Amino acid sequence: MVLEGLGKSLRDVIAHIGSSSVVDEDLVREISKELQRALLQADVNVQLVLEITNRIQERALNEKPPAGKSSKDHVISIIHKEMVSLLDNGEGLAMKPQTIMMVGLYGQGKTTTTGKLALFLSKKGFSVGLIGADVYRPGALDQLQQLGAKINVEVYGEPGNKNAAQIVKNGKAKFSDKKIVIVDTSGRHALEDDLIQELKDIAEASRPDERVLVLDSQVGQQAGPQAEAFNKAVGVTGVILTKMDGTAKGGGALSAVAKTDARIIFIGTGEHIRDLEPFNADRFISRLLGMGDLASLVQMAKEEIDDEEAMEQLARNMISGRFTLSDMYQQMAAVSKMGPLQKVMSMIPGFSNMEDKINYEESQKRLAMYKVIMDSMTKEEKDEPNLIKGKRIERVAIGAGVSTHEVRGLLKQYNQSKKMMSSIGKDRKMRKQLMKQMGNMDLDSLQDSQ
Ligand SMILES: Nc1nc2c(ncn2[C@@H]2O[C@H](COP(=O)(O)OP(=O)(O)OP(=O)(O)O)[C@@H](O)[C@H]2O)c(=O)[nH]1
Ligand SMILES: [Mg+2]
Repeated sequence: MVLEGLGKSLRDVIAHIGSSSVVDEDLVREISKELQRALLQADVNVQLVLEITNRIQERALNEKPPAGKSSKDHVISIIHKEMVSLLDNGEGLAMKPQTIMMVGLYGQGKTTTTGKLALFLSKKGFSVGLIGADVYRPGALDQLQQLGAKINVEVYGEPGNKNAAQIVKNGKAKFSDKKIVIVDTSGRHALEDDLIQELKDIAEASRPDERVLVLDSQVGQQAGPQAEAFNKAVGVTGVILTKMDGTAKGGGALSAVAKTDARIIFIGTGEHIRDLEPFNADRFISRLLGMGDLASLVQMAKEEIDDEEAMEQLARNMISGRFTLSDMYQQMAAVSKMGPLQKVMSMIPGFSNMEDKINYEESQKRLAMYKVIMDSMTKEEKDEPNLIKGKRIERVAIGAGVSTHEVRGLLKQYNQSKKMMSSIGKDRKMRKQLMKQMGNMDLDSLQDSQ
């Protein structure tokens, strides 16, 4: 998981709240201290840390929980909201036909991210063309062409031509039929005048809708001033923070950029071409806090699974209280198709807290075991898991060659997932978000027809 360390300490804070008998001044003060430590370790600016923990402390002590909500849940939701507001600065990249120009210093990840973005957008159904306008670094065009070949996206370049703006003009003409054109540009060690001029010329020639700054998150809090400097020079419309997988300073970079006017549109989470995630503060924090992330899961599932029916089923499950073991079985089967389990694990409600305690190989085995257990249940039992009690548990265990303890474990997991599913189904905002991501499906009417 991105920001492993921060995630772990935040989940410890949540667990601390969960295990306390009452929410009182002492507890609030303790968790405030724990939050401070966690955020400072993730390189978040001291001033920001104090602001946010003071606000959390004040709200936790003064606000009454809304009717029906326990004071523990209320405090957790205050922490969640305040953390989101620390990182939230607007919507991600608009999904529309457009020209995107990538800018940034040496080695920040521009070219790699250009490839990642091309893959992301072509999966969304856009035709994409890439223009190699890095005339500075030898081999830059080769690198882009290799990426393009890997993802089946056309690349335009003119080896030997040193006039970047000219290349971009020709490339735009060549790609007049493409919905999205992404321009990779060259970097420098610092934001020098000649780089600024070159970028201005390229912008003039390509009239980009977005000028996306690519920033290595390893720079931590420095990301803020860098984003501001680039913004002043060439007018940054969005930021992509790369290498979030490899640094403890990602929290510093994220919060520092969020403080500027620039919006963070994606984060790079690895060297693989698929390692790019749209940035959404709410989802990001939910995942860090171990609240699971169904919206992301749906999105991944939608892209990775061709099976439309399975998707619709998944959506129905999420919004209706009727979530059977068969549904969970199907969902798990779909999830295991989705490639590296590591990524997916932290998004599944009920699994997110487990990731520290178990290793991923074990989780794979556990999934396989669940499948075997479910195979020895009747259809009736899978549809109505509450039937599985006493003697039935024994029968299923014997049939699957496992202990009754393991069957109970599966049922417990099921009950947790079910609870989470139905709470999301009741959450209007979450439903809306799901709806948006699932295209035209009318989840509200699905819900009403239940
Ligand atoms: N771990 C990790 N590595 C990344 C990520 N993004 C980029 N990289 C690596 O960072 C290095 C530099 O990436 P490039 O895409 O070549 O950077 P650039 O900004 O185009 O560099 P110049 O063209 O020299 O200015 C490469 O080794 C990439 O594999 C990421 O999100 N995670
Ligand atoms: Mg490059």
